[in-house]
Amino acid sequence: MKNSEWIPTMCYQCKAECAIIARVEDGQLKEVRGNPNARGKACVKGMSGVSLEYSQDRLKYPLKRVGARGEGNFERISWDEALDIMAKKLQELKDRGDAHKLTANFFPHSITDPKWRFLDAYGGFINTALPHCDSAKILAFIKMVGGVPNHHIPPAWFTVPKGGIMILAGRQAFGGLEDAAIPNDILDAKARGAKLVVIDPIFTPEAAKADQWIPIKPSGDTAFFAGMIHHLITENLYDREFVENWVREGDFEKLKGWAGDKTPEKMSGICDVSAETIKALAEECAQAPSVGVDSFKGVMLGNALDFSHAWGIFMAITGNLDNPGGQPLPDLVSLAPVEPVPAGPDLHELGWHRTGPNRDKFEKYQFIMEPTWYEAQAIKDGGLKVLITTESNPALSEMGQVEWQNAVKAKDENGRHQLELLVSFEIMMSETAKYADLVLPDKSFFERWELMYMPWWYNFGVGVALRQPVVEAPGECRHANEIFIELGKRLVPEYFQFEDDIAYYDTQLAGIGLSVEKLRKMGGLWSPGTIGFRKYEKTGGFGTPSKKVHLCWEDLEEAPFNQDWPRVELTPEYRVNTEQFPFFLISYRSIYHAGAGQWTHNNPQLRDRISGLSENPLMINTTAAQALGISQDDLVTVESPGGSIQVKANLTEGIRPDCVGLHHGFGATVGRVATGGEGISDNLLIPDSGMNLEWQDLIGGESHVSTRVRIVK
Ligand SMILES: Nc1nc2c(c(=O)[nH]1)N[C@H]1C(S)=C(S)[C@@H](COP(=O)(O)OP(=O)(O)OC[C@H]3O[C@@H](n4cnc5c(=O)[nH]c(N)nc54)[C@H](O)[C@@H]3O)O[C@H]1N2
Ligand SMILES: Nc1nc2c(c(=O)[nH]1)N[C@H]1C(S)=C(S)[C@@H](COP(=O)(O)OP(=O)(O)OC[C@H]3O[C@@H](n4cnc5c(=O)[nH]c(N)nc54)[C@H](O)[C@@H]3O)O[C@H]1N2
Ligand code: SF4
Ligand SMILES: [Mo]
Repeated sequence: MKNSEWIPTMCYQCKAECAIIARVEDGQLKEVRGNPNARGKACVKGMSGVSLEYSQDRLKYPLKRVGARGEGNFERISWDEALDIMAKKLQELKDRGDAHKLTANFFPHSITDPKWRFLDAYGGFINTALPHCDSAKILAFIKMVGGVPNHHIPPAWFTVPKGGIMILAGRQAFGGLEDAAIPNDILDAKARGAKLVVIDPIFTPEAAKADQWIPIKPSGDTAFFAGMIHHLITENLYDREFVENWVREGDFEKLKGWAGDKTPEKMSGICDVSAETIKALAEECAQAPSVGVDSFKGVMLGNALDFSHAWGIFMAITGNLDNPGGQPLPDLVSLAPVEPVPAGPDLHELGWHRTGPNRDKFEKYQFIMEPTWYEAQAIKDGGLKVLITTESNPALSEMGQVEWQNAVKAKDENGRHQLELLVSFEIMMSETAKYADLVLPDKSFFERWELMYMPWWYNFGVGVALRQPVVEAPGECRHANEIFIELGKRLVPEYFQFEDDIAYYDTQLAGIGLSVEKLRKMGGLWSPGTIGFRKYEKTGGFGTPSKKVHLCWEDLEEAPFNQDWPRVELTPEYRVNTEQFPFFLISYRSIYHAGAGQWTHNNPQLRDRISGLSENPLMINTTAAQALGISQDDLVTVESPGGSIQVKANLTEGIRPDCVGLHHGFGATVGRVATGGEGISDNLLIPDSGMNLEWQDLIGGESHVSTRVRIVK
């Protein structure tokens, strides 16, 4: 093999962004593996990156829309023309005093992202899917311990001691990966004598490996944890020492008041798990050397903040904060600022939550970042005029996708689009790109530089990570970040005095004595040291004003919140229309696909019938199906308050009889491979895009990725 080398970089086939190594031979990408210097795993999506890189569907030139939005007709243009169109519109918007009516929709996976700097300097919004994900968990931990928890990263399972308990409550740790090393970490911990408990309405691959599967009623998790908290308190099983030393004075007494009537028997009536099971797990957790809990879907419903709160209380009173096997709190490091630091617009003043149908009502909401579901409403309200999407596909990933699509197409009385400019940076034509005025060919993650740094993200001992080009980009592809820097130089030059992305990263890395080149030579990974446990003991407490853990959220006591303590009922979206729509719809993921991404759905390896996942039938319990006269592979109609679809039925014992399941992310109408297999989008059924604000979780942004449905043969 001539000119063959393994180059370390970061995968981006999904948001986990694992450290990988790529084998390049004579300038061609040949193979991807996990980076052995970073615990060394790559999943099936990561390894199939080679097919993505050389896909015939890669976008290679800038495109301008020629037909109507959504029709999908484009002509090739030059980068100069594309940049001129964007710069002209953005200048005009700024001159009108409407800079805040620019939104860039991207996942905030690194605070070194030049797109973010552009928005702060220019005065626009970042709008993100984060509030669907786990902003409720982040917010709950900020309120309780005054600091961010590990965000997209679960407990450090590799630190779980013998006898420790690992609880997955709405979390596909093996398939909805947050790090390809995690399945091994969990199985290794099990081999050491730890116990795995899976709380999930579906019998998942994790449940199949678990010591205990608890098929909970969807969104019953808050009640389940409240029942355990009640039992721990009444049986004196909580961690006295931790509570006495580290819980804010008075909070435990108040907790007793709240938990008083949350008996396991009563909670059992809500979550449909027996009181015996609730009590037994609470008792085991009290005795175990550690308990780690991970949840994602459990915090993606309208009661996300309630469950995050109950989960946090449970971790605190069992003494499982920042201990081996429990909930880690990250070591923070700071990179150097790039002067002058843009202040960012006063978004609250300019219209933070600008699209709430009643701004006064929403005045008190404290979203971490604007949720994508505001897009559709903001367009209708005239609050969003320019939308730039990168690495996101809201036309398919947004709940209530049709509402989003209609908003993007909407015109004013003069026949002009309400949304004046829609730009999509993509690697392949996507559902969202189809609606865009400009489709701009991005460099893939194998072709670009990126400095990955999120203080709370890489806390497995990795603080900063480098993505580097391993092959040349095809055609005229340019990285979105380069384009944002160029726009910055044109529109807000005082903040873009540096030469390019590398120079921008170099300045920041200087804060930790590094540069891009030094980091590259080190293998692309830098860590602040060990992750360190029980840091609060060494640093004089937690990051809250009292330095102690705050169990009670008195600032949320009053209406309309009433959330000083978790509300234990099922999530609001499941409590409506119960008669007409008897089933809970569960949207779930698998290891083969990432979101609604063309990067996996349009990848022949991942859509393969044998080695991938090519279709998306409706999971329905065998008994429930028989009662409706439905047999295997029958075509059934699924109706929700928001829409109706037809799909094949897949009968299984592996789901609760009151639930049906659909894989999230299918339903693309573009892409050679994506349109080849069968599969429909769950978001045709889920009514959202800001249509149901009354269901919204009060502070963490909205998170309802589900709905009730009925099934008709
Ligand atoms: N392969 C892959 N990995 C991914 C992604 C991907 O698309 N594909 N997406 C990434 C992103 S952005 C995210 S946010 C995460 C999501 O990660 P996860 O949340 O783990 O993914 P899901 O499969 O959507 O949901 C997990 C489980 O929750 C169960 N569930 C549904 N409702 C409830 C409930 O009310 N209570 C309980 N206890 N369980 C419930 C579902 O049956 C499912 O098995 O994954 C990330 N990693
Ligand atoms: N029903 C339902 N809806 C959901 C969820 C659910 O569980 N159920 N989950 C929600 C959650 S947690 C999240 S985080 C959101 C995620 O929703 P989005 O943020 O929209 O992310 P994806 O659906 O993964 O789409 C990513 C897009 O980026 C493109 N892409 C991939 N690589 C690159 C690149 O290098 N450059 C560029 N420019 N583009 C690239 C892909 O082709 C794809 O079109 O979806 C939410 N929607
Ligand atoms: S989990 Fe798989 S697809 Fe996601 S970043 Fe890691 S290796 Fe890549
Ligand atoms: Mo997410």
